[in-house]
Order: sequence, then structure tokens, then C-alpha cells
Amino acid sequence: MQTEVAIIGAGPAGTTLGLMLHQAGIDCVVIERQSSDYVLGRIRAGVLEWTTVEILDSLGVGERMRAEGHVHSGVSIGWRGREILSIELQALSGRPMMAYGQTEVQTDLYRRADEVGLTIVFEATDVELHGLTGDVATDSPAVTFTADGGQQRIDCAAIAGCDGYHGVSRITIPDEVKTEYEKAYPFGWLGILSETPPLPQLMYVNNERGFALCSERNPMLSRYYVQCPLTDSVDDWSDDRFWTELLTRVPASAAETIVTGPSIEKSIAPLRSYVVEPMQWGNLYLAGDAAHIVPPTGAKGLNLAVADVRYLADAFIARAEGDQTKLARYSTTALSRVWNAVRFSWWLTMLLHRFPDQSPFDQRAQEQDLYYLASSRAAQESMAEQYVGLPLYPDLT
Ligand code: FAS
Ligand code: PHB
Repeated sequence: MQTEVAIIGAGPAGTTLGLMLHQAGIDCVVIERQSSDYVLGRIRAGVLEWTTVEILDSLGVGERMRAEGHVHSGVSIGWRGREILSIELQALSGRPMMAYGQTEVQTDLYRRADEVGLTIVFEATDVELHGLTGDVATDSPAVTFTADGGQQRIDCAAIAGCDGYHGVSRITIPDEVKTEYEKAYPFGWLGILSETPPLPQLMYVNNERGFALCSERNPMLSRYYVQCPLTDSVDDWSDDRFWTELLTRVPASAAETIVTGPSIEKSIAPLRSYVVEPMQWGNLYLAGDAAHIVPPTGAKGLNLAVADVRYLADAFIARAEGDQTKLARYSTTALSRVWNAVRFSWWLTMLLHRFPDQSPFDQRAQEQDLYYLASSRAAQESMAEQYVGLPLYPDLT
């Protein structure tokens, strides 16, 4: 088989890239290790930047999101035990955000892929990348894999590595070419789903017992998180223990309105920041979690994946029109937005969590950071514009 771009991974990054290239008439094939049901079974992100909303709209994927998603003009921060700080995203930045789960986004992406005839090969095993030398002029990229009981090979002009942190693409780039930046956080997020009505607005909580987050998936499906030690397991947390802890951490005025109920999903996710540079090597281009990981605090993971592939698709489109410069600069362009989101997610994580080794100085500085955010419109504008997503192509004139 021959194609222009072989895309490894059919998560949000790979599927969105496939739809963008298909829309632009650029031949591509998506190769996914798991079944579509397995991918759709993952419980992950919950918040879409407005930039992501507009990109999904442009791909014909926005109808159900617009009908079932919840547009929020602000988020809240619970702090100092009982106080609630409202960050008016729309008023401060001019744009809102959309609460719409990644599972729903992925469902809509797969439905659109079927509608337009995008080729996604599911349950492809033993995926290997070939013909990559790091030189776009001499590369002869190819992907081999086993699917439908037989070995298959796709020769292509470029490979997009959208296969997540544990994929095969990033590790194909030689260690001497890569610079990796990493920070592990000394706690995890215990998350549950419950078939209960959510709070009217997302609420992040800084509490002396630890971080908490009140989010949603739809009017009768809530998503809640509490910070927990990395040594904890889901078995350590009965529903009763979870709800008692959450209602203790959330300001009382909000806790009174939280509707509890049995959990239908419970999991613990570790928090980590990671970036690899560069995000390209010859005709291999990395996008999404294959290139970077952010703590979910800033709700950036999914949104960064979509922004990466917008840049990459624009670069492939430019190359098809004879302009190689965007593709040559893809990594530089993407990393600028990546590092802003990585820094923002790190900042919000440091602001809202309790660190086991936190010194009295650290604690006092964190309290002052919260007080400054509460008392400064400029600080709130800065948080708001980063939370809803900076422009893809900032006007620097
Ligand atoms: P993905 O990991 O989603 O997709 C990669 C795809 O590649 C997968 O389908 C995988 O099966 C496939 N693949 C891997 N290796 C392969 C191979 N060798 N061959 C073929 N295919 C291969 N983000 C938020 O914004 N908010 C959150 O609350 C949040 N919670 C998260 C919780 C968890 C447990 C995790 C792991 C992530 C969470 N994220 C969250 C981040 C998450 O949403 C990612 O940012 C998002 O899925 C990134 O999308 P992709 O880059 O497409 O990577
Ligand atoms: C979620 O709903 O899962 C969610 C929302 C906001 C975040 C992280 C996760 O910052």
C-alpha cells in the first residue's frame, strides 16, 4: 500500500489529523493498535479549549458537541477553606470553554471518519517504522504491521507519530537527537464518575487536606477528583471515603449542593510533565501525548494534541502547495504553544495542590499566589486567556 502520510495512533491526535488531511485531499491512513471499543472505553479529558471547539466544528464534528456539551463562561476556585473565587473566563478573555468529555469527542471523530471514508486500521499489532534517517531528502519512510491476520506494509512520504506516550514513534528518534524534559509530581488524582447532577460550574479546590476538582460529563454525569498519595490504590477508597473526603475539601457552601451517589468508574492517574524536543526527525513528526504530557490540572492534554495536528496538517497542506517552510518549522511552531501549556499546567498544579515536602515558606508563598489571583484582574486575565487557549497563530504585529 502507498499513501502520503501514515498516521500512527487513532486517539484524538491521530484521528483529528486524519480528518484534516482527508478534508484537504491529502491521502493518509491511520494505524491503531487497539480496537475502537477499547479506545472509546478510556475515561480521560473533560474540558475543550474554544480553539478545539472551532477546529472540531471546521471538520464537521461539532454538531453533537454543540447540542450536548456545556459552554461555561467561568470556573471557580475554592480556597482558604470557605472562600470561592470565580474566574470569569468569557468576560476576562472574550472566550468561554466547553465541558464535553474526550470519550464523546472520540466517538464523534470516529463517526465522522466513517462518514468521509477515512481509513483507520484497528487492532494493528507489531507496528514498526522504517526508512527514517533524520534527513527529509533521503528518508524513504514505511510502516509495517500485522492486521487481519497478515503482515502489511505502507510506503509513505511522511509518518505522523500520534501514538501517545507509550507508543513506538518517539522511541524511534535516536537518543542523541532528543532532549527530554520531565517532572513527576508526588501525588495522583483519584477520579470517579457518578450518575448525579454536577455543580453548575467547574470548581478547583486548594484545601489543607489536598486538591479537589468538581467537573462534569453531562447534566446527569459528574466527574470528581481528589488528590491522593501515589501509594494509594483504588481499593483504599470506598465510595463513602471518597465522598466524605471530597465534601470536607470543597467549601461548605458548595458541598451542601453536591449530590453524592455510587461511583460507576474509579481510577487513579499519576501527574507528570514531559516534553521531548524536537518534535520531528526527518519525515517523522510527533503530535499529542507522543511528544508531551501535562498534569490534567490545566485541562490541556487533549487540547494540545488538537493544536499540534492543526499545525501539522497546515504544514502538510503548505507542502502540497509547494511550500516546505511550515513543515521544516513544525516542531518550533508546536513547541511554542506546548511549552506555554506545560508551564500553565505546572503553575496551576503548584497553586492548587499540597506537596508532602512543602516547607512553611512554600506554603506561605502558595497562599500569597492565591491571594494575588483573587485580588488582581491582570492575574485573572492571564489565567483566563491561557485556560481557554491562546490563539493558534498569535498576531504579533
Ligand atoms: P492518546 O494516548 O489518546 O492516543 C494514542 C493512541 O495511539 C492510542 O489509541 C493508542 O492505543 C495508540 N497506540 C499506542 N501505541 C501504538 C502503536 N505502537 N501502534 C499503533 N497505535 C498505537 N487530558 C485532559 O486534558 N484532561 C484530563 O482530565 C485528562 N485525564 C487523563 C487521564 C489519563 C489516565 C490519561 C492517560 C490521560 C489524561 N489526559 C487528560 C490526557 C489525554 O486526554 C491525552 O492528552 C490525549 O488522550 C492525547 O491524545 P493523543 O495524543 O491522541 O494520545
Ligand atoms: C475532567 O472533567 O476530567 C477535567 C476537567 C478539568 C480539568 C481536568 C479534568 O482541569
